[in-house]
Amino acid sequence: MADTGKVLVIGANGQLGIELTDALIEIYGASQVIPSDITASDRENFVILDVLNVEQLRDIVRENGVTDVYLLAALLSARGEQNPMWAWKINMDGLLNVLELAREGIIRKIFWPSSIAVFGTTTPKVDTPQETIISPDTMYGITKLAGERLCAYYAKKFQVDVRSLRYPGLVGYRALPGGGTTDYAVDIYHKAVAGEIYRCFLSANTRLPFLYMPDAVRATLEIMQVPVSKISIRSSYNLAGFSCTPAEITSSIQQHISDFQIEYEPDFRQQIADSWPESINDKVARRDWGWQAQYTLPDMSREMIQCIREK
Ligand code: AKB
Repeated sequence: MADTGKVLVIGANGQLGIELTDALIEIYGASQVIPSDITASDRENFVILDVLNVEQLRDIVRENGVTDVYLLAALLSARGEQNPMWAWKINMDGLLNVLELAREGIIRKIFWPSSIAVFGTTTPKVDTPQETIISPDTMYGITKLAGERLCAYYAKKFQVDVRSLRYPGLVGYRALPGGGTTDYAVDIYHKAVAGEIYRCFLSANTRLPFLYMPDAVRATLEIMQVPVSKISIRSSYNLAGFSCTPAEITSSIQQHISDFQIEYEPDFRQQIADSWPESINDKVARRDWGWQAQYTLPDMSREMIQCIREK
C-alpha cells in the first residue's frame, strides 16, 4: 500500500507475532516493519516495548513514522484465570493506549485480535453467529468483550480505523503458544513427532474451533488491506477454519505416526473449553471481505508433522 508508513507489531515474539511479522516484512520490506516485544529478539529494527508504557509507545510511533499497529500482546485464557487482574491490565490498558494514539491522529490503522472467548455457556454452541449472546465466563473473555466494545466505540465516536477478528485456537509449528486453552492442539504435534505420549488437559471429545496459522496470517492481512467501505463490523469478525476434538487430532496424527498415543487428564482448562463454542459461523466475514479458510484438519496435520520433523 503506497500510503502506509511504518508498521509496528506489538507482541512480535509470540505465536502469531513471529509469523505475522515475517508476512508483513514480505509485503512491505524489512525497513518498513518494526517488530517489538517485552523480551529481546535479533530481528532487524526490533525494539523492546512494554505496551503499558504509553510514553515509550508514543516515542516509538513518532520517531519511526508508524502508521499501522498490530497489537498482539495479551494474556490468554488459562494464564488469565491464574492472574485475572494482570490479564485485565495488560489486555485493556494495552488496547486503550493504542486506541488513544489513534484518536490523537498519530496512528492511522490498528489491528487488534479478539477471540472465541467472548462467547460463554449461554451462547449457542454450534455454528455460533456473528451477533448472538455474548456473555463470557473467563477474565480473558471479559477483556476481549470489553475490547470489542472499545474498538466499536472508538470507530464510531472518533473515526478510528480499528479492525478485529475473533480468532479461534491458532495452530502453527514455528512457536509454542503460551497460556491458552487451545494450546494442546500445538503441543500434541510436538510430542507426537518426539515419539512421546501426550497427556492432554482436555477430555477426548471436547470440540473447539481452530485455524491453521497460514490461514490466520492471511485473514489478518486481508482484513487490514480491504477498503474501509467493506468493513461493517467494528467490534470483531467471527472467523472459522475447522472444528475438532483431541480424539480427532489424535486419529489424524496416527495417519502419519501410527504408534502415537494420548492420555486424558483434564484440568481447570476443561471448564474454560466447555464454555466456548464448538463451531463458528463466519458468513459476515465471507460477505464483507471475501474470507475463506483453506486448511482442514488433515491438511494441518500433514504440514505440522512434516515441518516439525524438518525443524
Ligand atoms: C486461548 O486458548 O486462550 C486462545 C484463544 C482461543 O483465544 N488461543
